[in-house]
Amino acid sequence: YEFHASVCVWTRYSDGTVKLRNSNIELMDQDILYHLALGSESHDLHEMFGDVKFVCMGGTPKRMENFAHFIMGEIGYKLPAGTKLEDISAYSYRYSMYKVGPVLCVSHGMGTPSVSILLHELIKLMYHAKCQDPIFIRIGTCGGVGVEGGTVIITEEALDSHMRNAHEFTILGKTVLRPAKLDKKLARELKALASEDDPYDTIIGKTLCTNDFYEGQGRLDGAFCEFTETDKMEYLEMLSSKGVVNIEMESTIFAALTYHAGIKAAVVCVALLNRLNGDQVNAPKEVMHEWQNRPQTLISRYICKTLAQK
Ligand code: R2B
Ligand code: URA
Repeated sequence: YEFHASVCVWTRYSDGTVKLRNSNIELMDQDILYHLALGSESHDLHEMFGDVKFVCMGGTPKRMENFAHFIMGEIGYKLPAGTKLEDISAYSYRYSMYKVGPVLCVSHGMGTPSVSILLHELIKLMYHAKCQDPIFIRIGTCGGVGVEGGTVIITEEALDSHMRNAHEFTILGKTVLRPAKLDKKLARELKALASEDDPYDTIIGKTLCTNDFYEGQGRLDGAFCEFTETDKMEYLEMLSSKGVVNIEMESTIFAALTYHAGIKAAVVCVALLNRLNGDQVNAPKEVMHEWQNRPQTLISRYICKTLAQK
């Protein structure tokens, strides 16, 4: 499979606003962002979201609410008097969304279909709101491959289950492959923000994105398993020999859709376990909770640094 190298160039206007690659949208009276409980006529999206610079996503509503509170303290943002942090998409009953000044914090659920729906609507939201040069970041969890629990992993390349640096779409019954490219420079910038004083490692490597947590990730402990432990270990060793350091379930769609939209993106996950040692996620809750703050800390350093430069 081959990709054209230049897709990114014309997907943004010279002022950095997101150009929509779908002319149908301009012709509609109103665009309803159904799963966000927002609409282009029912809401003044430019007024509400025009200042957004960072769109941070993670699996669960609670983690993203926590991140919103955390980043508020870190960037010293004060909510308008008399208001409190509220879930903007509460009435979608699908995703949660919190806005802290230039930072949007959104839950994306599990797996590529959930992220796909959200990204279509968030990319359109960036367009309607006329956001300039927004950056999309996934803050997630993953299984490490030869990497201990608690390690922070920045994705340099997202691979699908066939080891392609692409995401496979089915559109009108046809298979379409789109490149799953992340911003390499952004990944290096994030790596540089890891501190020697951090009591854990922050590494860069390839990420395998699967459509399942159990059989799809070579686990022996699902409801079904029709391969042996030897098969599993051979598979994980093969992944490791190709530079794969972690496995999760969203990176290819995240990379493919942001790249298609000309939006810079990064994926930063914390490993919950080392898959070479087992399959069950069994670290104590408090430990796991602390681990999940680690990618947030890195992204907070990036956001603070970027805002200070403006
Ligand atoms: C990491 O954690 C979830 C599965 O437990 C999935 O969303 C992912 O990518
Ligand atoms: N998320 C995954 O997708 N896999 C793991 O092993 C842990 C978290």
